[in-house]
Amino acid sequence: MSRPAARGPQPAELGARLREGDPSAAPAALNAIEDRSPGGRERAAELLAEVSPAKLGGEASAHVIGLTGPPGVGKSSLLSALVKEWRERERSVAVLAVDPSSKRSGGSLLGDRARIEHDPRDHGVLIRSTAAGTRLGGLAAPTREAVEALAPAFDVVVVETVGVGQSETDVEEVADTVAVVVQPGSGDTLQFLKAGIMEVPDILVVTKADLGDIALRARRDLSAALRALGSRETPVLSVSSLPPPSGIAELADALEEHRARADVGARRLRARRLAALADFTIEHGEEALRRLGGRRAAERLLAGQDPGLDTRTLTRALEEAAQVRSGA
Ligand SMILES: Nc1nc2c(ncn2[C@@H]2O[C@H](COP(=O)(O)OP(=O)(O)O)[C@@H](O)[C@H]2O)c(=O)[nH]1
Ligand SMILES: [Mg+2]
Repeated sequence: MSRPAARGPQPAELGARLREGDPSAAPAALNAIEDRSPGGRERAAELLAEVSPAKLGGEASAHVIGLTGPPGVGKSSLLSALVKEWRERERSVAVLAVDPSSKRSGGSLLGDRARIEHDPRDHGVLIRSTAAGTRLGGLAAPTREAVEALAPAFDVVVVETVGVGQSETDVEEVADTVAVVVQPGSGDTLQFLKAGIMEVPDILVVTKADLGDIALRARRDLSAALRALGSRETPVLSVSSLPPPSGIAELADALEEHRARADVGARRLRARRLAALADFTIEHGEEALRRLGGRRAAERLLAGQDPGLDTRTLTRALEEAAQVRSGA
């Protein structure tokens, strides 16, 4: 069969390069995932199956970090400093910044936005924006799939999302470690935690430590609230991203310590099953779920699948059982 040359490397080749840990395969892999044409979707599915845990012989080695917080809190500035720190530690890094302007119109909402600084010639760093998409109560599939593709090839994969309150939990779908970034002087996160609206994240980061007292107070208040909630273990760190940066190495250490303690295999397996069920329900509706015998039956069906399967293959298993076809 002849194939169009303009398509770039084929899924099997790209998958093999990603499995070998070659970050230079990443841009083509992301292009393949974002290709929404019918043939493109097929190639993306093939590519994702190539980097499934079954093919990798285990979970992808990257530390997948979710970094989330309201606009203007300093996430991008912090990531510039963290990327530098990770490169000094000889870690390769991919950052997927979920762009909320694709959901809400215009970028003005974000005020003055810093970009994530990095050396464009350094192939050990990849920074990409991905569309927020339309999926309610979850990360859009393209972001999740980008993480699945990049996790074998980079040491650290960060998903930067904008959110306050409940939307923070979206990144839990992909992240081994969730860090919530807090603006000094804003009581939002504190109130959400106290009210139980927001789940306690793995790590809390108060930015703009250079502002002094207000940042100190934010950190103290959060620590007190966590103690009251019985979450003594949750680290609360204070950082400044402006030169001279402070607290960055400590944050990198805290992230690593969490990863070392987390049951990554269980967390990712659960996430893949939840995502497959959500994708299936959104694409085919509640009626299709009823054809499987309801949510519990669908969950049992997923639990009976090979734990090494990727999310798309799991979704396909549900589709086959319900005898519905995946759309365009
Ligand atoms: N004083 C101070 N300002 C900061 C710090 N980090 C970020 N900012 C400023 O806060 C604003 C928003 O930062 P940005 O990184 O774009 O936030 P994001 O929207 O969360 O990604 C910019 O004007 C930054 O210069 C910091 O550590 N100290
Ligand atoms: Mg930003």
